[in-house]
Amino acid sequence: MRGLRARLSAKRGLLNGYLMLPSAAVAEFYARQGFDMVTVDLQHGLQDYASALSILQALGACDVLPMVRIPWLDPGLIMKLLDAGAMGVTCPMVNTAEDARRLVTYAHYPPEGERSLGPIRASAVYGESYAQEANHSIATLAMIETREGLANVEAIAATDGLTGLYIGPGDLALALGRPSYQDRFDVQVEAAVAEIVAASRRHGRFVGTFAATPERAHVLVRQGFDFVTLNTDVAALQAQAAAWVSSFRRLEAGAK
Ligand code: 3PY
Ligand code: MG
Repeated sequence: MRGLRARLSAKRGLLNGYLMLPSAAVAEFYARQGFDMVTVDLQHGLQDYASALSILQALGACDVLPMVRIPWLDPGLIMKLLDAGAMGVTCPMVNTAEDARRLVTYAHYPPEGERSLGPIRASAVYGESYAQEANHSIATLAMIETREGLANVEAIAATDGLTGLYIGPGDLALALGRPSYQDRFDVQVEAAVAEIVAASRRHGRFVGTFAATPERAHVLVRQGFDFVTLNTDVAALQAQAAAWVSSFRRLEAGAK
């Protein structure tokens, strides 16, 4: 069972993809394109538990680390998704050290946490020793994307057992009253991002964020981000379809 920590110790600059579409078939095509990790997005994606389960099954056939993003800090959902085989949980809008502590607690078995025992699919997939190994392998990523989360970032990063911080640049820009750009951070968002990265480094946490384009993902990895999300299945589909349609229209216009 190779979790995020083990993968990041072998290779930095992991590439993550987000799955918004509730389809195991889409997930399989997407996850076969070379991503290191893929996250089923139950926050903004069109996903529910049933679609997440079938996607986790599809991802099992691909060489990616299967992760989930939950809609809010919900212990029941965290436990069900881990039991279904997710190897890590990204939690949006982590505002306080207490939020981060709860995230870690719900994702870990006692004595480190309060996760209930019953890894029904996870032990079938990862083996009978799953429950003994899970606390070392399951990743918890706390999203810093609010003013409150930013103000408390030091205490959040200090949370025992937390794997990493994940910066939501869209929400963070919104919270700071600043514009979002695809190819860079706004200057004030940049300062906030630097604070979050520094806090994660001081406490030995991994740090990741979102990039809309491969060029932006490349810049962020060169800057030292441990992992970067290169947009979503929906964005990939829209971008390629739009590029093909407009190329065709240009060729047609030129032929007239
Ligand atoms: C944000 O930019 O707010 C995100 O949550 C990215 O995933
Ligand atoms: Mg967000």
